Amino acid sequence: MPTVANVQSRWVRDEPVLLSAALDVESVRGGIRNTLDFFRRVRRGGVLEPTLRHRLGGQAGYELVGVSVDVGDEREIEKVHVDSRAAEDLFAKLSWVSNDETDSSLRVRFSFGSERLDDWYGDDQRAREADRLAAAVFPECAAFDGHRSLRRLLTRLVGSGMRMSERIVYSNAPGGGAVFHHDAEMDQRGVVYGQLAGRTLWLALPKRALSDLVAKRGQSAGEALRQLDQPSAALRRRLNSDPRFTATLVEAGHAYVLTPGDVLLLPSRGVDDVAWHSVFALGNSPSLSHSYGLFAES
Ligand SMILES: O=C(O)CCC(=O)C(=O)O
Ligand SMILES: [Fe+2]
Repeated sequence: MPTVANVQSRWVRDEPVLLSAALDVESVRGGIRNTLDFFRRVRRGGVLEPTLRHRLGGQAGYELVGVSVDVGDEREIEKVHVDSRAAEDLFAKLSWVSNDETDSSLRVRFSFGSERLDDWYGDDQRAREADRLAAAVFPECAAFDGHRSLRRLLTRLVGSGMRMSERIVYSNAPGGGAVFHHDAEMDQRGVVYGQLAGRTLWLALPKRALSDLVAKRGQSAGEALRQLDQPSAALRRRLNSDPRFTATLVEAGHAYVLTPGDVLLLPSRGVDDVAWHSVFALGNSPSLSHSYGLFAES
């Protein structure tokens, strides 16, 4: 683990922080294998509920209360609603990562309440229950939850009562991934992403650095930042499918290859002070990674 001072100097500038070989992947090998199997079944037409029922079956205190599908969300496959002893209507939601039919990248996100009403915001107790549910369903969460020095570092960065919430389990298909985006949300101080299987390539940099690169001649810094908020079709093409622009980012040192055990921290202090990133899965088989939002107790 690098020193807090080293990490902090990048963190306060919204630069991504790579922690190489930070996770003990070996200690959660069984969980990783089972979760890759689960995603394989989903790619063959499976859903989430049977796996959730099976995995929670042996654990007291959880009750599956229903399954729903949001017909307004093309990517959603299934949402399973769960009550725990301490909180109602937690959920695990299985979705495709991309609208692109040729990309079979998948994810499961844990949260609670109504997404449309933004229930997730500002309820520490229910959020912690959703985090616990994620760890009950995907035991490889222990690579993060049981990692004392990582937790200590993250607590130093985001503040006391640090929690890793809004958990997402990703399985990116080869060649799949995510287009350029940021994860600035109310109260979310950043993201901790950990590679558990396979490899991903990231382009990640502070929004202000990215906006300098795409600024047009004569455009002010503020205008260049706003342009990223509502990118035109031409700007989206440049960011996501222009080999020359990608090469520029790589040459400027903004590319990272993550292999199992590597962690990437993505700082997020606000809509202009946040690490923007895009993700490509490398290799020939689907990857597995976990990504959690970082919060401090409100
Ligand atoms: O792996 C992906 O597809 C996206 C990951 C990501 O954007 C994140 O963890 O914030
Ligand atoms: Fe992201």
